[in-house]
Amino acid sequence: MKITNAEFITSIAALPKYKEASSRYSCPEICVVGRSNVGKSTFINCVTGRKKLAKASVTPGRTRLINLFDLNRGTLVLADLPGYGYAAAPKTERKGWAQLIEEYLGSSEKLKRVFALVDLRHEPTVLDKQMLKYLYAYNIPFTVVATKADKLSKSQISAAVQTVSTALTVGRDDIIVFSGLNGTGKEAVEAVLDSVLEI
Ligand SMILES: Nc1nc2c(ncn2[C@@H]2O[C@H](COP(=O)(O)OP(=O)(O)OP(=O)(O)O)[C@@H](O)[C@H]2O)c(=O)[nH]1
Ligand SMILES: [Mg+2]
Repeated sequence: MKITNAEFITSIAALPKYKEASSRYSCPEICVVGRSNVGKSTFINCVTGRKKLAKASVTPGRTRLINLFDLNRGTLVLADLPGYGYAAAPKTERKGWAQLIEEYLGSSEKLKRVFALVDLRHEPTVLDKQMLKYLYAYNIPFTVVATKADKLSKSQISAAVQTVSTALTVGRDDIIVFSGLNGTGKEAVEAVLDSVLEI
Protein backbone atom coordinates (compact mmCIF):
# COMPACT_ATOMS: atom_id res chain seq x y z
CA MET A 1 0.00 0.00 0.00
CA LYS A 2 1.30 3.40 -0.94
CA ILE A 3 0.45 6.02 1.64
CA THR A 4 -1.26 8.88 -0.12
CA ASN A 5 -2.73 10.53 2.95
CA ALA A 6 -1.40 10.76 6.48
CA GLU A 7 -2.75 12.80 9.33
CA PHE A 8 -1.77 13.25 12.94
CA ILE A 9 -4.45 11.97 15.31
CA THR A 10 -3.18 12.58 18.83
CA SER A 11 -0.29 12.27 21.30
CA ILE A 12 -0.47 9.88 24.21
CA ALA A 13 1.37 10.09 27.51
CA ALA A 14 -0.48 7.33 29.37
CA LEU A 15 -2.33 4.15 28.47
CA PRO A 16 -5.90 5.23 29.35
CA LYS A 17 -5.65 7.91 26.68
CA TYR A 18 -4.51 5.30 24.15
CA LYS A 19 -7.49 3.10 25.03
CA GLU A 20 -9.83 6.02 24.54
CA ALA A 21 -8.26 7.07 21.23
CA SER A 22 -8.14 3.53 19.83
CA SER A 23 -11.78 2.90 20.70
CA ARG A 24 -12.63 5.40 17.96
CA TYR A 25 -11.22 3.39 15.06
CA SER A 26 -11.51 -0.20 13.96
CA CYS A 27 -8.72 -0.51 11.39
CA PRO A 28 -5.47 -2.42 12.02
CA GLU A 29 -2.60 -0.65 13.70
CA ILE A 30 1.15 -0.76 13.08
CA CYS A 31 3.93 0.77 15.13
CA VAL A 32 7.57 1.73 14.95
CA VAL A 33 10.00 0.87 17.75
CA GLY A 34 13.74 1.30 18.13
CA ARG A 35 16.38 2.94 20.18
CA SER A 36 16.49 6.67 20.47
CA ASN A 37 17.88 8.38 17.35
CA VAL A 38 17.68 5.25 15.17
CA GLY A 39 15.43 7.07 12.69
CA LYS A 40 11.83 6.17 13.62
CA SER A 41 10.38 9.58 12.87
CA THR A 42 12.41 9.87 9.67
CA PHE A 43 11.13 6.41 8.63
CA ILE A 44 7.55 7.58 9.16
CA ASN A 45 8.12 10.79 7.23
CA CYS A 46 9.67 8.89 4.34
CA VAL A 47 7.03 6.17 4.15
CA THR A 48 4.18 8.67 4.39
CA GLY A 49 5.85 11.11 2.01
CA ARG A 50 5.24 13.86 4.55
CA LYS A 51 8.52 15.48 5.49
CA LYS A 52 7.35 17.00 8.73
CA LEU A 53 4.62 14.63 9.88
CA ALA A 54 6.64 13.04 12.67
CA LYS A 55 9.13 15.38 14.22
CA ALA A 56 12.62 14.07 13.45
CA SER A 57 15.10 15.08 16.09
CA VAL A 58 18.31 16.96 16.06
CA THR A 59 18.74 15.90 19.68
CA PRO A 60 17.89 12.28 20.49
CA GLY A 61 14.99 11.47 22.73
CA ARG A 62 12.73 13.96 21.09
CA THR A 63 9.72 11.71 20.68
CA ARG A 64 8.53 11.35 24.25
CA LEU A 65 4.95 10.40 23.66
CA ILE A 66 3.14 7.87 21.53
CA ASN A 67 2.00 9.75 18.44
CA LEU A 68 -0.85 8.24 16.45
CA PHE A 69 -1.30 8.87 12.74
CA ASP A 70 -4.16 7.97 10.43
CA LEU A 71 -3.01 6.51 7.09
CA ASN A 72 -5.11 6.65 3.94
CA ARG A 73 -8.21 7.87 5.72
CA GLY A 74 -9.09 5.11 8.10
CA THR A 75 -7.14 2.30 6.41
CA LEU A 76 -4.38 1.96 9.00
CA VAL A 77 -3.26 3.66 12.17
CA LEU A 78 0.46 4.09 12.76
CA ALA A 79 2.00 4.66 16.18
CA ASP A 80 5.36 6.43 16.58
CA LEU A 81 6.82 5.33 19.91
CA PRO A 82 9.42 6.99 22.12
CA GLY A 83 12.90 5.59 21.58
CA TYR A 84 14.46 3.34 24.20
CA GLY A 85 17.97 3.60 25.58
CA TYR A 86 18.33 7.36 25.65
CA ALA A 87 20.99 7.56 28.35
CA ALA A 88 20.89 11.33 28.79
CA ALA A 89 17.24 11.38 29.90
CA PRO A 90 16.51 11.38 33.62
CA LYS A 91 16.10 7.87 34.97
CA THR A 92 12.52 8.39 36.09
CA GLU A 93 11.62 9.68 32.65
CA ARG A 94 13.26 6.70 30.94
CA LYS A 95 11.34 4.36 33.22
CA GLY A 96 8.12 6.14 32.32
CA TRP A 97 8.70 5.68 28.57
CA ALA A 98 9.69 2.04 28.99
CA GLN A 99 6.52 1.43 30.95
CA LEU A 100 4.41 3.22 28.35
CA ILE A 101 5.97 1.22 25.50
CA GLU A 102 5.47 -2.08 27.34
CA GLU A 103 1.91 -1.31 28.33
CA TYR A 104 1.11 -0.28 24.79
CA LEU A 105 2.66 -3.39 23.20
CA GLY A 106 1.08 -5.65 25.77
CA SER A 107 -2.41 -4.28 25.43
CA SER A 108 -3.03 -3.16 21.87
CA GLU A 109 -5.47 -5.56 20.28
CA LYS A 110 -5.38 -3.78 16.96
CA LEU A 111 -1.60 -3.93 16.63
CA LYS A 112 -0.86 -6.18 13.66
CA ARG A 113 2.81 -5.49 12.99
CA VAL A 114 5.77 -3.79 14.58
CA PHE A 115 8.53 -2.27 12.51
CA ALA A 116 11.60 -2.82 14.69
CA LEU A 117 14.26 -0.35 13.62
CA VAL A 118 17.98 -0.91 14.10
CA ASP A 119 20.92 1.15 12.87
CA LEU A 120 22.56 -0.77 10.03
CA ARG A 121 25.95 0.74 10.87
CA HIS A 122 26.10 -0.77 14.33
CA GLU A 123 25.78 -4.17 15.94
CA PRO A 124 22.28 -4.40 17.48
CA THR A 125 22.32 -3.39 21.14
CA VAL A 126 21.24 -5.39 24.18
CA LEU A 127 18.07 -3.31 24.22
CA ASP A 128 17.37 -4.15 20.56
CA LYS A 129 17.67 -7.84 21.41
CA GLN A 130 15.43 -7.41 24.45
CA MET A 131 12.80 -5.70 22.33
CA LEU A 132 12.71 -8.61 19.87
CA LYS A 133 12.52 -11.13 22.71
CA TYR A 134 9.59 -9.20 24.05
CA LEU A 135 7.85 -9.20 20.67
CA TYR A 136 8.41 -12.97 20.37
CA ALA A 137 7.11 -13.51 23.90
CA TYR A 138 3.96 -11.52 23.22
CA ASN A 139 3.54 -13.09 19.82
CA ILE A 140 3.51 -9.75 18.01
CA PRO A 141 4.54 -10.05 14.34
CA PHE A 142 7.47 -7.79 13.48
CA THR A 143 9.68 -6.73 10.60
CA VAL A 144 13.28 -5.65 11.19
CA VAL A 145 14.17 -2.45 9.36
CA ALA A 146 17.86 -1.54 9.20
CA THR A 147 18.12 2.21 8.80
CA LYS A 148 20.68 4.73 7.58
CA ALA A 149 21.78 2.49 4.69
CA ASP A 150 22.79 5.59 2.73
CA LYS A 151 25.77 5.93 5.05
CA LEU A 152 27.26 2.61 3.86
CA SER A 153 28.64 1.29 0.57
CA LYS A 154 27.07 -1.71 -1.16
CA SER A 155 29.63 -4.17 0.20
CA GLN A 156 29.40 -2.66 3.68
CA ILE A 157 25.61 -3.06 3.53
CA SER A 158 25.92 -6.75 2.72
CA ALA A 159 28.27 -7.37 5.65
CA ALA A 160 26.16 -5.25 7.98
CA VAL A 161 22.96 -7.11 7.08
CA GLN A 162 24.74 -10.35 7.98
CA THR A 163 25.76 -8.89 11.35
CA VAL A 164 22.21 -7.79 12.13
CA SER A 165 20.83 -11.12 10.92
CA THR A 166 23.15 -13.11 13.17
CA ALA A 167 22.75 -10.86 16.22
CA LEU A 168 18.96 -10.88 16.07
CA THR A 169 18.54 -14.40 14.62
CA VAL A 170 16.42 -13.05 11.81
CA GLY A 171 16.84 -14.24 8.21
CA ARG A 172 18.77 -11.89 5.90
CA ASP A 173 15.82 -11.74 3.54
CA ASP A 174 13.53 -10.70 6.36
CA ILE A 175 15.52 -7.54 7.02
CA ILE A 176 14.49 -4.43 5.12
CA VAL A 177 17.50 -2.30 4.26
CA PHE A 178 16.23 1.25 4.55
CA SER A 179 17.20 4.86 4.08
CA GLY A 180 14.96 7.74 4.95
CA LEU A 181 17.31 9.94 2.98
CA ASN A 182 17.05 8.30 -0.45
CA GLY A 183 13.99 6.08 -0.03
CA THR A 184 15.79 2.71 -0.22
CA GLY A 185 13.46 0.03 1.15
CA LYS A 186 10.29 2.08 0.89
CA GLU A 187 8.66 -0.38 -1.51
CA ALA A 188 9.51 -3.31 0.75
CA VAL A 189 7.77 -1.48 3.60
CA GLU A 190 4.73 -0.89 1.38
CA ALA A 191 4.63 -4.62 0.62
CA VAL A 192 4.55 -5.35 4.37
CA LEU A 193 1.63 -2.92 4.72
CA ASP A 194 -0.20 -4.93 2.05
CA SER A 195 0.33 -8.11 4.02
CA VAL A 196 -0.98 -6.40 7.18
CA LEU A 197 -4.17 -5.42 5.36
CA GLU A 198 -4.68 -8.93 4.01
CA ILE A 199 -4.90 -10.49 7.49
N1 LIG B 1 21.69 9.60 6.73
C1 LIG B 1 20.55 9.26 7.35
N2 LIG B 1 20.19 9.88 8.49
C2 LIG B 1 19.05 9.50 9.11
C3 LIG B 1 18.23 8.45 8.59
N3 LIG B 1 17.19 8.28 9.44
C4 LIG B 1 17.35 9.19 10.43
N4 LIG B 1 18.47 9.93 10.24
C5 LIG B 1 18.98 11.01 11.12
O1 LIG B 1 19.11 10.51 12.43
C6 LIG B 1 18.67 11.46 13.41
C7 LIG B 1 17.54 10.89 14.25
O2 LIG B 1 16.42 10.62 13.43
P1 LIG B 1 14.94 10.54 14.03
O3 LIG B 1 14.07 10.12 12.90
O4 LIG B 1 14.56 11.76 14.75
O5 LIG B 1 15.13 9.33 15.07
P2 LIG B 1 14.07 8.79 16.14
O6 LIG B 1 14.29 7.32 16.19
O7 LIG B 1 12.70 9.24 15.79
O8 LIG B 1 14.58 9.47 17.47
P3 LIG B 1 13.78 9.64 18.85
O9 LIG B 1 12.42 10.18 18.54
O10 LIG B 1 14.65 10.58 19.57
O11 LIG B 1 13.73 8.31 19.50
C8 LIG B 1 18.25 12.70 12.61
O12 LIG B 1 19.35 13.58 12.57
C9 LIG B 1 17.96 12.15 11.23
O13 LIG B 1 18.15 13.09 10.22
C10 LIG B 1 18.64 7.81 7.36
O14 LIG B 1 18.02 6.88 6.83
N5 LIG B 1 19.81 8.25 6.79
MG1 LIG C 1 11.26 10.20 16.91
